[in-house]
Amino acid sequence: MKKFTKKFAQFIIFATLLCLCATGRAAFSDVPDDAWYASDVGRMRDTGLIAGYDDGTFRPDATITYAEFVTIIKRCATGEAQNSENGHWAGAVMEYAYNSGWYDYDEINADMYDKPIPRYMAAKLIALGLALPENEHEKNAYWEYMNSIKDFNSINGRYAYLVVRCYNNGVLNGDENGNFNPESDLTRAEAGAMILRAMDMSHTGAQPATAPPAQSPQSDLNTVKGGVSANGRLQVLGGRLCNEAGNPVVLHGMSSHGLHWFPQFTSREYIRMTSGSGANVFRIAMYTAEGGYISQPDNVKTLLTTAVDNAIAEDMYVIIDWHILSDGNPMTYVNQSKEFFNEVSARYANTPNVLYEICNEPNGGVSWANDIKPYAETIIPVIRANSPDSIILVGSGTWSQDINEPADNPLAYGNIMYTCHFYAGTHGQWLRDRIDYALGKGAPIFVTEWGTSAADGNGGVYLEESARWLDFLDSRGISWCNWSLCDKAESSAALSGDGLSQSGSFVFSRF
Ligand code: IDC
Repeated sequence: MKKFTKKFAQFIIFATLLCLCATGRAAFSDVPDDAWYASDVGRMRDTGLIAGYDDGTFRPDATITYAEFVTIIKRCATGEAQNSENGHWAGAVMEYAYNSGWYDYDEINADMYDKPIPRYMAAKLIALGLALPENEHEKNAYWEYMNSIKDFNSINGRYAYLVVRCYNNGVLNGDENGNFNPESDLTRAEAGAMILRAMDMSHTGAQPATAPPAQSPQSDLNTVKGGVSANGRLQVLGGRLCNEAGNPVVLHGMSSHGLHWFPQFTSREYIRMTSGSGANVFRIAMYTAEGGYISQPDNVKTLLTTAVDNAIAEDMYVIIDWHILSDGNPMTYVNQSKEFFNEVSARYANTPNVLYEICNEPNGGVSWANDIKPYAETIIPVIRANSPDSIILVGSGTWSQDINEPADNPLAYGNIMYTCHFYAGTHGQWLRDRIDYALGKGAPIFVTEWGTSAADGNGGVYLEESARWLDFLDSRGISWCNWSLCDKAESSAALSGDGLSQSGSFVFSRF
């Protein structure tokens, strides 16, 4: 047995669980024989995973802290303890865990080491630290878990897929009501039981998750690509989209078609198909009218959160698009929009993956000054209250082509970008000139939707003009999403039969 420090003296680990063999009834005065955890506690004691106290108690109901929990995971993952010379006794272990990608910088800081660890964070650390396998069932049964975990909607979307992975590996079962209780503390008995089950399930001699890949510079503008693990939280600096380190970043990817029509193409498999070809963003087009969110909010919201969670699980940036179209004025459903963005920005608070596009394409008799800007000034504070730093994307009149208007009369908030949409068969040099005008005014531009077809989503495809457009966007470091990842019989659709359409092949080659 080895004691790490005085403070840690009663919390002792002496063996890796590879030599799990003895199981026994615990003889602790506070562990009743018929407690659900009695045999687990026996295993914890016999393996040294969590020892008892000198006074003969185990204190099964005491809460476990971040530092204690991470230390056990580290020991299980590597077979080694790691003592800190200075500072907190678990400082070196926490640093190891951070460098291994088990948690992100904004999730745990030194002031929290001795605080109780919430269950959602324990799920993440177990899943990543003990490399819980992700099997086919997990990929395909997300709906099943959404229904079987009763309080699924209260799980922050940054963690939902890892909680699912724990359930799928038998590490979590939920309480007697079927709830996960993401924010609740974890007792010593529960923590030990979870880790024992994880060690039984994970690959023997689990390897720590590997560190995120390094960024690779790209293009003469020195923009970088890569997913969320490589770039972190996005920010707008000097009119440009930048990663957390402050380097200009470019996002390329697909937009979904209407979520309520083609939800099947927002699965992890389809999102991975795009990231596998180099995409790092996915846009979810949630129509408001046209039979979408306004007429079936609960159904569509469920489709939306599933799709967002899928993109997060694939390390993608993800745009939640309030897809106004036939409801040309964003003010038409401003109340529903407030409610919606309040809910999703709370759900994805502090999730670096998520960007909010608050009005796809205002059109009809709407003006920037009288309709769109006041709408944005209503919605932006709602999102900011929950998610203060996230990127918010704002459309403009004439189907998001009037970007000169916000450029001349910008919103007074940080981390805002204006969207410009084009279809290669319809829009040409005049719209590129308008982008240059807006950039010249310092307006940050994001092409959240473009198509290789004409503006009706069909015709063409116009690949020569599309290439001209993409070269233009590349030369200015402008990010884009292509319409659309679906197999509808229209030329802008990227899929056809089992593979890529003509449009899809072109677009995927440009990620
Ligand atoms: C189109 C779809 C088409 C659908 C139509 C009406 O491709 O299948 O029937 O919407 O809902 C946009 C819009 C986008 C359009 C697309 C092509 O944002 O919703 O999708 N487009 O017309 N702006 C310009 C073009």
